[in-house]
Amino acid sequence: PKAIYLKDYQAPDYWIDQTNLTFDLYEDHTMVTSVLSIYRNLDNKSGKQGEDNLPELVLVGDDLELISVEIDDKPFSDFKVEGGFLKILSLKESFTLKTVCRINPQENTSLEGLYKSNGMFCTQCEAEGFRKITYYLDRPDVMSRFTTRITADKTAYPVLLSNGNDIERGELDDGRHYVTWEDPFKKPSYLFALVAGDLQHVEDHFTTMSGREVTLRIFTEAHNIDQCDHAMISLKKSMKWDEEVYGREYDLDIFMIVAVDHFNMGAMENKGLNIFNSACVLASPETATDARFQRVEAIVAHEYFHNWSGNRVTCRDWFQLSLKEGFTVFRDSEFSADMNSRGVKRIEDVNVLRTAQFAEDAGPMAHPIRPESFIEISNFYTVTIYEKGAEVVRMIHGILGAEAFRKGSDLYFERHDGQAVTCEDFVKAMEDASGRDLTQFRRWYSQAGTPVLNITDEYNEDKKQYKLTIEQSCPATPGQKEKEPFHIPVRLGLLDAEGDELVLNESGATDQVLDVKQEKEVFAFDNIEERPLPSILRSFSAPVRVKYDYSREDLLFLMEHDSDHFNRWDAGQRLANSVIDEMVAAFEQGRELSVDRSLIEAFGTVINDESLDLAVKAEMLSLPSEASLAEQAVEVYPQFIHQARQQVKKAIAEAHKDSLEALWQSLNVHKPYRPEAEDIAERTLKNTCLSYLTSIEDKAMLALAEQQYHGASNMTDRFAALVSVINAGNHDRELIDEVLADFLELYHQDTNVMDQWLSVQAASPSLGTLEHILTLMQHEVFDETSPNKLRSVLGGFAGNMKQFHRTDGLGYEFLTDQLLDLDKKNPQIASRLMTPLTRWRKFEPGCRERMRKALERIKATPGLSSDVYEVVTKSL
Ligand code: BAL
Ligand code: ZN
Repeated sequence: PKAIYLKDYQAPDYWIDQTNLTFDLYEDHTMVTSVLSIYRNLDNKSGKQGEDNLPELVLVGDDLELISVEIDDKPFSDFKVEGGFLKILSLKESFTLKTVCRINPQENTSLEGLYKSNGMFCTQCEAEGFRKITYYLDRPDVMSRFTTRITADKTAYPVLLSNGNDIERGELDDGRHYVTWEDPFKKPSYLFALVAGDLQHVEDHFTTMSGREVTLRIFTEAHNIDQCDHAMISLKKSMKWDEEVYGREYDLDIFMIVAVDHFNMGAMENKGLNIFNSACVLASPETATDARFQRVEAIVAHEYFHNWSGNRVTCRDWFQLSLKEGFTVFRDSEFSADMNSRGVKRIEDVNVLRTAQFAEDAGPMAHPIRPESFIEISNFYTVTIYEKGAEVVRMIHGILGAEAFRKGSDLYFERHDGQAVTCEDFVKAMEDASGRDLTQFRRWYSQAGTPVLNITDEYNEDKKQYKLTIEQSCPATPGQKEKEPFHIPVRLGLLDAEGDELVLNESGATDQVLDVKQEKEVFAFDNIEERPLPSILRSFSAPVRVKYDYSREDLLFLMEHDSDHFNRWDAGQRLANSVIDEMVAAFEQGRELSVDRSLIEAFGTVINDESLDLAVKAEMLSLPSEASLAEQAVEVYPQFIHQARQQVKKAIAEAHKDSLEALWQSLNVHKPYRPEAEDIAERTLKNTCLSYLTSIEDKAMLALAEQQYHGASNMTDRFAALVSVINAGNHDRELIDEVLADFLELYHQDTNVMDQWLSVQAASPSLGTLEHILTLMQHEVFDETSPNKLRSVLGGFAGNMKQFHRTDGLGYEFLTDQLLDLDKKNPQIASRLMTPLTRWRKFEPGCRERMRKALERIKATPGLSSDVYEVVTKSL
């Protein structure tokens, strides 16, 4: 496999004006007839054959059986099929190309292109799946109008869907029928979709801001039809929000969502026909946790928002992926913040960024949000492109202000509607609309790595002046040794000894954004009466690491007084991190260390603070996850991290048992389930208390979990109780088995609930042993062709600090065996599940060596997919 480079981008030699497709679906094969109106790109005169002759037309196709070729309705034979390309010579400036190909969706295990899931046909074409359907110019800058005719057996596939509006339907011989769809909007092939199956739907309507009626339908298998309401409500909220906040109106007469069980991603924004992983669309109080309800709302919104940020204005090439993904994640994140708790949403987003994205930036696959090269684009659907990309858009929003940002987005959509454009076009629109100069800011698009801010301060008593010195640096990343300084917006506040906010400038503001642009900069504040305590990077105003030498007293002070909720929470995280870090260091030297009392007391203050918002309280009581502790560590000792975190949790629980229990009791009230922010906050806090309480080896506490499990009237409470019983460990194995069996009995028919049943076991330090993982993979609810099941079991296991990193290396060996097997069937998922191994350099020497060996074994295996090949070679 070879890398391709952004610098080599060239516009195509031909465009496709119209794409007419016919799919004849059969049980053992599918015939795809494609009729393309093709014309030469006259701006591109650099064709191979010199000035006079026309360039060769090179269409890409993967795993296709080519049956026939016609040009302008006549059989044509002057073509070559070579290495996945159909090359056509001797052409005219414009012509019609007809090809007929035979494909086998039934045998397509990669879940790219056209495939079958639970008896239904469906597609996934982004990024390069369309080439598994027919020969095409499968690149996002080729935008075409599509019509799609689908024929199939009427009994097995009563529902036939594609993009756009349904313009014709009718009966055929042999019990077959057909439907023709027409999409009036030009689109690239990656947005094509087809679904055929025996599906039910729920229907609703939305009146757009200009008064057009849009039909909304969500399709699913009959037994899931009662789990579509939340997605429908979320869809209508999203449509309204996009009108109000961005002025964007929906453009077709119908908007459809289809739930599919076998799906590599979360969902896909195909024009007018979004296809969803069923886990990201189905939800009912009985089967879905609060987290799932919120995820459904966010992903429905994300895919809907793509209709403008992605579909109407799309990417010129895949190097620009963050153009649509970063922007759309920013949009969905703001939507979720508006619908729920803004503070909690920010903490959740930053947690993902700090654990997964910072780790990616520090690892072998680090890349800028606009990569310079790739071997396999599927490997670049990353937290960097998505989440860091969203942070970059968020910074632009912060620098410009909401009003100018809106002018910028209006200009972007107006200027580029119907075009395939670049990240540069986005930034340019923002600049043009606001008059701001984003020249230096553009480095966020081209430089990888997480910048570090080293911050020191001094106070001059005589001058009443406070000075903050900020030095920025950015670690080297693959291919980028030296970095130029970034433009980093740092939001700052200063607290006096009483915890009150100081006035920072003449305008009387107590909160100011410092535009850090140089490698080293000094910011001075006058009329400061006493030495203040800085609250740095409020609301996480930039995706950077802050190094400032806070004492534990400082952190305790910020936890109590900072008016910025994010930093208040962050102070607690820093404190917990430093305590756990110190314990890990002690363990490593063979010493025991008891938990610092100051942390235990600080958490006690939070537990007993009745003025705190419940959502904030729940967040503040959550210890940093093992993954985030590992990310922050200089060298990762997985067993010690697990042990230290457990010890801290237990110490907090033991010290504040009565308060935690009282809080749990006060919140353990039964009321009808609503996925609203206040109710979610109550449940989260209650379940956080339960999690602490069951970390104490005390039968009475376990009894609370058992009581909650059986008494629960919704999945959130029941599942939290199950997790608490399991994580309480092996001191009551009988109870664990009993509860797991009960849960299985109750929900075995719901595949998405079973994913959770599997993952909680695989991720459990006590239960998720290698032997148990093997048992889970033999279980009847497991399905090796389902990405969700693989993610639950193998992903859950690979995130299990204690079991995956066992000292005999068998955890790594096991994952390696599974990956190599999976790579032959579904390379995208295989490559994704390899991520934990790629972080090998950060681990203590023993783990490091064993992980490296596992990677060497993968690398030495013949016939690797380009997906796995790219990740493994870059990792070693
Ligand atoms: N475009 C792939 C799925 C998503 O980001 O919406
Ligand atoms: Zn997206």
